[in-house]
Amino acid sequence: MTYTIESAQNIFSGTQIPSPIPATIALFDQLSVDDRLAYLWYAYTEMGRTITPAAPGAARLQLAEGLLTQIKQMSPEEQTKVMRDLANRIDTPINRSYGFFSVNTKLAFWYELGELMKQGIVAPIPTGYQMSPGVKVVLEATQKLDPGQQITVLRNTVVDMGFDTSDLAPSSSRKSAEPVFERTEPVTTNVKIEGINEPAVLQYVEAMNADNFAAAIALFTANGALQPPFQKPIVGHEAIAKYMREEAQGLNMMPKQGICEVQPDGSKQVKVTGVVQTPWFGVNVGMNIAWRFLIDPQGKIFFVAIDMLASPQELLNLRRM
Ligand code: 45D
Repeated sequence: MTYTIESAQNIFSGTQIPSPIPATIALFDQLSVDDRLAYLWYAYTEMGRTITPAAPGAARLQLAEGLLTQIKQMSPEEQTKVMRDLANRIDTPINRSYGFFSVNTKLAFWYELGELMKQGIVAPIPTGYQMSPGVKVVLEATQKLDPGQQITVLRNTVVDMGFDTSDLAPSSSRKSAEPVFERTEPVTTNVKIEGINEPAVLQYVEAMNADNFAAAIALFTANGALQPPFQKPIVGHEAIAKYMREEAQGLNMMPKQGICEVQPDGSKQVKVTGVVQTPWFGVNVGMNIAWRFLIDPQGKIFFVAIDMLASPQELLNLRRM
């Protein structure tokens, strides 16, 4: 084979415009712990005036229930300490439990804490809290982002909280099967993408829009890889399947256009742009993204990267360099 994951990561590199999302998160990371919690509260409640996430289903909240019950029984001071510890990412038993949660369970946990804060059951942002200039800077940077980018900032800051358990053996109590998101949209069959007729790409989108991960995985080479936004590639069928079950359920993928370039060795480089909706926000928030596929000469997916686009104009940027 003439390609590696490293070389595949660089296909269509000329179209990769730096996203403002990591820059906003870098500003957030510089805030003090109380400022981080306040930022999230203001960003989330401000956003909530126009778009609010769907309440997570009971099955998903159940995964976080142990922690939530524990927190509800604490004094307000202890509750504030738990939230500070989470934002500080230190090593505590609660932060380890949180660290083992999947992305969607972490989001459901905070969704519920937010509700409990509104109801006065969990300690709110202290009255008389004075917003620091730093918080204002990050809030202003956030307001300049489009809604799809804003929810990505919130999601990524939530994912980074707690204790990083990636180096620890997974706890045996961790549920491997994820409870499903309700899929309300009709399943899109017969996907059409302007400029693309590569079967692997069309079948990939069709399978993902039906949450048929087995069918999607079958399109990858055995050593194939998937690189989610701002992450390292996930390699091999088993790892990709686990990732999809945890994070790709209920997504609505609406690719619009693309280009396909056949290489001398018979492999193909395909770039597709379009919009993806998350079940958390449904049709109310569209995320502008690109898929960059490397298809091997046998028509299997060797690599696909998913990138958040810097701006909607990038939807039309299908140039190579
Ligand atoms: O700290 O082809 C309070 C893949 C205050 C798969 C709070 C994909 C205190 C392959 C407000 C309570 C998945 C890669 C906090 C495609 C505090 C593939 C709470 C892409 C934290 C296309 C905050 C999929 C809360 C994509 C509750 C791009 C925040 C999916 C909640 C993107 C935030 C999904 C929520 C995104 C954010 C979902 C619910 C960005 C959800 C974001």
